[in-house]
Amino acid sequence: MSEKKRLPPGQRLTQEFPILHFGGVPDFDRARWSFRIFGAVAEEKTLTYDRFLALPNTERTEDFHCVTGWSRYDNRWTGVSSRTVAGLVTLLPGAAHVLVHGEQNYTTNLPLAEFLDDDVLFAWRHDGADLTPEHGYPLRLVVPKLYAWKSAKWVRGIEFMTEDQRGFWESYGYHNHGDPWTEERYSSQE
Ligand SMILES: Nc1nc2c(c(=O)[nH]1)N[C@H]1C(S)=C(S)[C@@H](COP(=O)(O)O)O[C@H]1N2
Ligand SMILES: [Mo]
Repeated sequence: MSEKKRLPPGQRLTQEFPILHFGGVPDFDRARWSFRIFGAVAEEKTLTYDRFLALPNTERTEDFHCVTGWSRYDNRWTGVSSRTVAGLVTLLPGAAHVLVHGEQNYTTNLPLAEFLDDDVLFAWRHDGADLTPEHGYPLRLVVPKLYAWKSAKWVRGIEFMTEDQRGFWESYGYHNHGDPWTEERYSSQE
């Protein structure tokens, strides 16, 4: 693929791995950490960190695009695919949206079909090393096809929903969807 086609419009390439988030970096207590799958499901489920890591692992190498204008190519993520996580519960008919829950009430929303894309995963490793706490350790979501605010750091749960609900940045002026290729940056464009 040519450089031009690989870099979404309005983005510049960086070799760095910038750190970007609202608020502080949360502490991690492995014994107390839990991951909750709830909402429009037949029976909700809670996993410990050890149980989460023991799920079938996957690896994906993906580009990463932040709405502030930087893109980083070839991030090698190790984790568990969104499909594996969704497969732990039975979705109720009508489940069509997902709200991802992070520490400190961070949330971000996406359509169920895009959450279930085969490039979406919950990761704890990046480029062959554990994520640093600043980059989301012990667990972050990675949604390569949408702007990086959808890739929630310090994720603690996933809520399936029948109706869409805006997440944190989506409620503070950012686009509800966030496709970098069509520059869905701001809610004013909706
Ligand atoms: N919990 C949480 N996750 C978050 C954010 C945040 O504010 N809180 N910001 C997002 C934004 S805007 C970006 S660009 C990416 C940056 O990930 P990085 O710091 O690992 O580069 O994290 C996303 N995940
Ligand atoms: Mo971002």
